[in-house]
Amino acid sequence: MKNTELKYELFFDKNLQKSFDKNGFVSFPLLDSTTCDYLVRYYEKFKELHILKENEKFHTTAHSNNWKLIEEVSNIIIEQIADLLNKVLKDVNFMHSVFMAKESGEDSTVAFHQDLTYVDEINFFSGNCWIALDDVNEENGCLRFIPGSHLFPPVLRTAPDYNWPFENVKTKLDKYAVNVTLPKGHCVVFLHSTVHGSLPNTTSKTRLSSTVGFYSKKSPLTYSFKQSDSVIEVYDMHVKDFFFLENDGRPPKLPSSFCKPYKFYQVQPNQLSEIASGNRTIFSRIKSYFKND
Ligand SMILES: O=C(O)CCC(=O)C(=O)O
Repeated sequence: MKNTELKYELFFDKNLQKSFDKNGFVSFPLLDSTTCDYLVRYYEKFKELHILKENEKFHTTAHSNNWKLIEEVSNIIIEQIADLLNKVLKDVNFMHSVFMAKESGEDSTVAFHQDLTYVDEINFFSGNCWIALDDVNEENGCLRFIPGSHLFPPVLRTAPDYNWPFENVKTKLDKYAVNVTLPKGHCVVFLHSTVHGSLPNTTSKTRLSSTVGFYSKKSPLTYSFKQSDSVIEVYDMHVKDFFFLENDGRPPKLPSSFCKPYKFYQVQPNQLSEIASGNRTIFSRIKSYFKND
């Protein structure tokens, strides 16, 4: 297993690129207040269609399994954001974009995870631009990141049940997390491979964001489905195919696919120093942490 090196430039701005290379995420201002309010009003109009389960504390448009809503929301968000983001990001296509709502409650934490794999991450990239539609802080559930985790060894993240290889060492990562607070209209861009989660929303108001997915213009899109503990199905996808996925299931329109053997694994604490090669800050810090275990 080797650590990946970023082989591409995502940002026009050298300083944003430098920070992104190091951390796997970077934040900057994107939307004006009027556009944020427009998107919030749009969400409010269709809020009932988003909230399926009363007790679901974190939900996104994709959870609704309503492909008409999912497609319309994605188009509305991309329409508002594409031109602005194209001035900041180089050579990207946009993919399914959603509202992400965090209702209030101590149990609204989103645990650390990496997002599903959509591209060959050795040669291409995919990520999210997460936009705060109101001020987002430590009280209402800001995002948290593990800086440098985009350089963890590449792992395939499959649907529907996703055996996160870092599950066993998750609590060891916690102390390296950085909280990213954002004023309304600011965004944070991160790779799907960057480890992230979010704090609980302890206020009485729902925290709302718009999240735009993006991927390298030159990259094919894929979706990997875990068929069994040793076999995966890999689907060639178009952006629209993602609208029809129900509960992270198989794509109903069955784009072309093939099966291949795949060995899932779990990183054990004693393996962490082995995979932690190179001078990357996060790796050296994890390495020294585990030496003391
Ligand atoms: O919005 C949140 O609180 C979590 C977001 C997240 O996990 C994601 O964008 O993948």
